[in-house]
Amino acid sequence: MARRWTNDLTWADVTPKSLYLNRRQIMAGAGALGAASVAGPALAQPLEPNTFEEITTYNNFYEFGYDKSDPSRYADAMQVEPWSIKVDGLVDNPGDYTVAQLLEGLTPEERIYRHRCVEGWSMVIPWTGVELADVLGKLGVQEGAKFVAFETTVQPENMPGVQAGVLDFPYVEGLRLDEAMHPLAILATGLYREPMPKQNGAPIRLVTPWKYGFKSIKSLVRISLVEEQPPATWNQTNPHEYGFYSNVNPSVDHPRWSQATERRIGGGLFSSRQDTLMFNGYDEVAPLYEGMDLVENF
Ligand SMILES: Nc1nc2c(c(=O)[nH]1)N[C@H]1C(S)=C(S)[C@@H](COP(=O)(O)O)O[C@H]1N2
Ligand SMILES: [Mo]
Repeated sequence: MARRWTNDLTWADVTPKSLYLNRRQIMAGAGALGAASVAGPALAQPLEPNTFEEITTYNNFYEFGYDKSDPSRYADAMQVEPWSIKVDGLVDNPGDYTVAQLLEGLTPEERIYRHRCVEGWSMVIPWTGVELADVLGKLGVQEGAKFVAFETTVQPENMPGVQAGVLDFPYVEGLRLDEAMHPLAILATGLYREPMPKQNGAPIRLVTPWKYGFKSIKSLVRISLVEEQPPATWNQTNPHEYGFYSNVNPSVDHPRWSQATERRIGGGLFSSRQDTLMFNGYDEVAPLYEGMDLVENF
C-alpha cells in the first residue's frame, strides 16, 4: 500500500484572521512541517476557516452531555493523567501503554482534515497525530485479526452525560483492519499544534476523515485486535440510522434528513450549504470498498 499521503488542505483553509498572528508564530516555529503542506486539487466549494474557538466549543462528546456546548463546559473535570491504554486481543505486544509508550519511535505530523458530522455540519481541523497503521505495526497484528475495536474512558464522577445515561457507555467503535491500516486513519494527540483539548478527546483519539464524525472515537483507553466485527455505540443505539461503516456518502440519506449537503461551521451568517463529497472528498479510500454495496453497508 502506498504510504505517502499528500495534504489537500493548507493553513489557508484553516486559519482565521483572528488567529493570523498566532499562525505566523506557529509557522515560524514549524520549519519544514509547515512548508511541507502542498495545495492539492481544488474542492467543490471554497473552504471556510475554522477557528480554534469553533473547534473547541462546538463539540459532540456525549459523556459530557448532548448539547454542543456541554463538552467545553464540563470536560475540564476529565482526568487525563495518568492515562493508560489497554492493548489486547490478537497482538504480539499486548499490555497497558501510556500515550508516550504507544507513540514511541513515531513522529506526530500535521493532518488538516475535513470533518463531517452525520448531523449535517462540517469543519476543517488541523490535527496532530500518527498513522494508526504505524501504531498497529508496532503492536504486531496477528494472523486472524480482522477488526480493530476502540473504547473511550468512563469517569462517571467527572462526566455528567454518563451520570445521566444519555447513551450506553463506554462509547465504543470499530474499524475493519484494512480501514484501520489506511494512511488517512490517525491517532491524534493534538490540534492547532497544541495538546489535544479535553473536549476534543484528550489525550488521544481516533480520526477517520472519510467517515462520519462519530466513528472518530475520543479519549481512548482500549485498542483491541479482534476477529469479529466489534460493537459500535451509535450503530447499536440505532442500527436503522447509523451503520457500522458510516462512510460519508451524499447519496445515502439519513432516514430523517438528507446527507447531500452540509453546513460548514463558521461559514458566516450568509453562507449557503455546500455539497457533501463522497468519502468526504477522500477518494483514495474507494478501493477499500470495491465490490461492496454502499447502500446496504451504509
Ligand atoms: N467518546 C466519544 N467519542 C466521540 C463522540 C462521543 O460522543 N463520545 N462523538 C463523536 C461525534 S458525533 C463527532 S461529530 C466527533 C466530534 O469531534 P470534535 O468535537 O473533536 O469535533 O467526535 C466523535 N467521537
Ligand atoms: Mo457527529
